[in-house]
Amino acid sequence: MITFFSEQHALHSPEYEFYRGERVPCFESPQRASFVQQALLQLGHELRSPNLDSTSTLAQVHSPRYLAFLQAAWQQWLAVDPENATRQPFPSVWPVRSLRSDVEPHNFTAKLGLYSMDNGSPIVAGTWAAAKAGADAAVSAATMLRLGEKGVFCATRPPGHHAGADFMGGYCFINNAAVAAQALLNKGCARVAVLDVDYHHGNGTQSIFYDRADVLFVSIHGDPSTEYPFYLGHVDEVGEGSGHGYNLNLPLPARSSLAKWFAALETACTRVQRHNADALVVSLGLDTFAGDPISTFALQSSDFVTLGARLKKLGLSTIFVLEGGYSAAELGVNAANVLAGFEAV
Ligand code: OKP
Ligand code: ZN
Repeated sequence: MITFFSEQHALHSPEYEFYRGERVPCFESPQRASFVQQALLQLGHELRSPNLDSTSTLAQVHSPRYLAFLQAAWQQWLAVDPENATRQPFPSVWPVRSLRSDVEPHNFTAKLGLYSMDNGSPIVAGTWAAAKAGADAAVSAATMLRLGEKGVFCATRPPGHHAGADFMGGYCFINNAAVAAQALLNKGCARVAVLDVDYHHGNGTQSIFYDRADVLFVSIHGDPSTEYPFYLGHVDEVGEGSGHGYNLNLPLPARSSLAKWFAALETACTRVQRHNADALVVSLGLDTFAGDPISTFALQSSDFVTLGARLKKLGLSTIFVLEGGYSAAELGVNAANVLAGFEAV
């Protein structure tokens, strides 16, 4: 399968994040993409560099002021204090209910909080370049699909599905799946379906398309009552305005069985089929793997073959966009297994 992969991903390599009150090495590491790269090359997949510029599509998915901030964030951080070059910025204050988010503050910390949903997306000098390469991969994939490819994989990081129109969060900066979906619409698709199978609910993608009927969003994820991102992903979120009925959340309790997960996948596929989409975007989180260090579902490596085969049965041209998956050593095999299942039938 044609896979878009950019070495630029490695420019995003923060040293640490906060986990249970402690500074720990980032779960979302460059190693992840290296393992995927190695596994795909070994199996003879074709790795290509993204060849299109996503700038105009990005502006359809994210707000101008958020994109401007993201692009300039590292320079602004250095402007606060040159010694910040060896430090990671983390937000510490947020405009929650009753506070204003319409006025853009001048203070860097204030901006950082305004454009973040949590403290889980550390920025480094190369963050914008890495994230932008992911978006370039998404539009490149959309073009290949419209040229007749049945499946294209974006082996990109950092992930994207928690990033909303104007905020970062959960390791995500640019919503690559949303960029892929929007690029498909731009290229003539009338309807697109986004299926998010990451362990964590794709709050960013849901919110970007919540009031639209052209993009169906379906997600299988850990119940937000107990699992990140907590504040979105419940069953009663069905879309609004013309998007009413075009959002389907299938939350499962933490530690749900394999049978429960595949039953949810059937429900998801049934809804996707009914959308009569011209193309499918899969937010391919592989943190449903039993060995994932921060998630609790039970998929084994071989189950990812089954997933790929089931998605192929939908009969839709499909862009797979890598999201989570933190058992880095197994990430390559698990990703390759999805592609193998998709290409086998
Ligand atoms: C991203 B993806 C915050 C730690 C919280 C959130 C998990 C993000 C998962 N300091 N971690 O959906 O795989
Ligand atoms: Zn995840």
